[in-house]
Order: sequence, then C-alpha cells, then structure tokens
Amino acid sequence: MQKKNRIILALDVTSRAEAMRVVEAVKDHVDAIKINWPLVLATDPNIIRELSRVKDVICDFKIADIPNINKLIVEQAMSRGASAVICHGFTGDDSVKACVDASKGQVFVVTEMSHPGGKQFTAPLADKLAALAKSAGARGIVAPATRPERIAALRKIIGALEIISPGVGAQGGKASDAIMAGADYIIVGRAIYDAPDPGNAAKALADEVKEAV
Ligand code: 3DU
Repeated sequence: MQKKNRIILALDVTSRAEAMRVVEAVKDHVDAIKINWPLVLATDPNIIRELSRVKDVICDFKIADIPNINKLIVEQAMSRGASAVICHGFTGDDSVKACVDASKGQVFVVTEMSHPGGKQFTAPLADKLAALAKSAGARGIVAPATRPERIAALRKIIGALEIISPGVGAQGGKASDAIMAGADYIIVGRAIYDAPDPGNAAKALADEVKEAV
C-alpha cells in the first residue's frame, strides 16, 4: 500500500451502497480500506474483492483461534483479494505464525487496544505481543492512537515493522499525535464516514498528518 496520506479508512458501515458512497468520496485521501465483520456480514465476503479494485483492503477479522482455523480464515480472506489481515496475538506464537504463513507475512498483530477496556487485559501484555509480532515475521502491529506514548514505547520493541493506529476522532485520539509518536498510518472510521462530508473530513485529516510528518 502506498504511504501517501497515511490514513486507513475503517469502513464500518452496514450496506454496500453506503460503503461505496463513502469510498467514492474519500478514495483520494486514504491509502487503504480496513473492513471488519459488520460490513462483511451485512453484505457478503465478495465485498473484499469489490473494494480491492479501488484500494488495498485490510481484513480486520481479529483472528484468534487455533492455528488450523487461523490458516483457513486467512486463506479465505487473501483469496478474495485482501492485501493484509489483522490477528490477535494472545492465542500464542503458533496461531500467529499460521496467519503469517497463510498471508505470506501480510499480518498486523493487535497489541494494546485503543478503547478504555484495552487497559484491562491487553495493555499489560502489549510489549510481549509486540515482540511476538516481530519474532513471528508479521508485517506490523496495531497500537492505540488514544495513548500515543504507548505507540512510541512499542516502536522501540518492533523496530522497522509498521504501526497502524486506531482511536483517532470518535475514540478521542488525535491524528498528528499518533503520527508524531511513530505510527505509520492512522485508522479512522466514524470521524470520516459519519461526517456530513466524508471527503472533506478525510482531506482535513490527511492535511493534519502532512503537517505532523
Ligand atoms: O473508532 P473508529 O470509528 O475510528 O473505528 C476504529 C476502527 O479500528 C474499528 O474498525 C475497530 O474495529 C478498529 N480497532 C480499534 O478501534 C481498536 C483497536 O485496538 C483495534 C482496532
């Protein structure tokens, strides 16, 4: 994925028509589209292929199962045109490795989650999860824009791996803070697709990111 705007659109809408409306409005201001269960369940898995014709698609299925099931999920996503997937790391190194193998390394591992509850169980384990992402051969990690100081700390563990960072806007994080702390890309959903003009909202974020680089 081209590192131009450094924004990944979290397309958590629940109809194909709404998805296409938002994508059409923001496609010049984002580098990739992240989809999650709401859109896939509301439409069908071929939405991955459809969106991949416009932008790189990251399937955020928060994969968290035994290695065999992880492999099968990743194969299904990649065969439909996904560029990358997101998995959990708490399932252990064999489960993460299964995702890495099935995607040829195109995996982001969730570390500390961005919502308040993320402090409860994921934050205490985040450093280990980041180290696991690195040792398993993942492409990068997911780290919280709501706690930029944690992005900086996790960067020290993973070195040159990529950091994609949710929590900007609706969850209270600021795009420029996340980028300055070391995120490669911010992930933004509601602050773009719920905006009166999603194109303007995405452009404003892209401008903020450019200032911060
Ligand atoms: O809060 P937003 O509407 O900008 O959406 C955030 C997206 O990022 C959403 O798709 C969610 O599944 C994902 N995400 C987090 O919010 C927090 C994480 O720790 C990991 C992923």
